[in-house]
Amino acid sequence: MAQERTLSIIKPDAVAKNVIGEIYTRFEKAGLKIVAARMAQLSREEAEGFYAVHRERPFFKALVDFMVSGPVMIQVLEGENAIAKNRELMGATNPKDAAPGTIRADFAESIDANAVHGSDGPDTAKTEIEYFFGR
Ligand code: RTP
Ligand code: MG
Repeated sequence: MAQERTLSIIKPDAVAKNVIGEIYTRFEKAGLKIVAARMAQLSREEAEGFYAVHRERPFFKALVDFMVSGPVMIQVLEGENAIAKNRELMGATNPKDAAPGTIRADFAESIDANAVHGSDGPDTAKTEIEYFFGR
């Protein structure tokens, strides 16, 4: 399996809870390397652009409101099978459905405040990494 890169965001709820380090430890223990990182306060334009695929969905405004509600930690994770591995570590979108021991099961409050983002495939990983880190 080739090395892959994926984009990860620790969302405002998890940053506010002081669990950046605990989440980074999970990435590292799973063999994912943090190869780029920066903290940011997203503007509405940046958050809307990032989640543009969801623009027509009923939860779009709530999603953007939440993503700009405080600082986020954005990172590129690298490793074997990184995209799927990160999604596995994250758990299901709704923390109520997330498997025990996943990041969302342990740190997320609700489907809106769900602690982390992770790219969902090779194409989105590429565009999302470029969106925040350029080429
Ligand atoms: P993410 O993009 O943040 O990693 O989350 P995901 O792939 O697990 O879920 P996705 O379908 O891409 O949705 C993006 C974010 O929108 C919110 N959402 N709310 N109320 C709802 O039905 C609903 N569905 C999605 C979630 O906060 C989700 O993380
Ligand atoms: Mg998604």
